[in-house]
Amino acid sequence: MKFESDRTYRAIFLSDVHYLLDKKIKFHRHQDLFRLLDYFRKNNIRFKKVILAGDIIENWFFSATRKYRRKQKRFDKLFDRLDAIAARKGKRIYIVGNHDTTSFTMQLPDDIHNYLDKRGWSVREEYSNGDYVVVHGHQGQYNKISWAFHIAMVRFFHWLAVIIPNLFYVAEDFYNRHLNRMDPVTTEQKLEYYRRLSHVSHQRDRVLISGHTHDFLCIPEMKIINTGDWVKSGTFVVLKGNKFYGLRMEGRKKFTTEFKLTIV
Ligand SMILES: [Mn+2]
Repeated sequence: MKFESDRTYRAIFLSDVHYLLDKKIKFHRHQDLFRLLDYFRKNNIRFKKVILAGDIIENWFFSATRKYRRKQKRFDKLFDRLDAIAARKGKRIYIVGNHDTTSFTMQLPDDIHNYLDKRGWSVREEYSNGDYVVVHGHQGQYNKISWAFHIAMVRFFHWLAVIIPNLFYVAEDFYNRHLNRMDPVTTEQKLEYYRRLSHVSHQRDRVLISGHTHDFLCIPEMKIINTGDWVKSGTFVVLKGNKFYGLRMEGRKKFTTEFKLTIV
């Protein structure tokens, strides 16, 4: 798909930016994201809906609230750009992912919630209309009990990190194995995961869009789209007319279409 200047598209879906991560921990492509958003802004490419499908902010490796209080400008750098690509009177939706929160009730930290609220973002657990449903996707992996267990672990680490500030740098391996996603790997596991997600998100005959597993894919038979992630692969989804396009940013102005799905 090629973007046309001075055009407004129906929607853009983006997930798993894990913003605030620094390069000491992980490669994150955040500069590339700024380039993409600047490209849209400069060419007057706008979206009626900007939908962030979870794990936009990283809050498990460290306290995002503390980072916010120290340097709100870092948040402005991202959200000024995201605001700029929304069409006038467009909707901006922030779906809460597991890495956005360390609360037992899956709420964003108050400071960040208020920050987004003031800017006009709608913060919620899911977004749906007659054509599609968007959730982050951790709902297919966690139940209330496993969620509480993981959050207790994350909080314990945050508490330890107050004593040993570099803990999260050395503990990445542990974090990845025990606290992070336990992604479905085989085809059967993936189908099982999406069947569960479809059920808990009340997909019915609509298209289901999620992120979370960092697995960029489209399963047309189940009307399932995964936006992949930004942090590793620079992928996102655009709704143009009645077609979803799965796109990968390859270079400054180069995007490859990896899948298409029509709303029927
Ligand atoms: Mn996630």
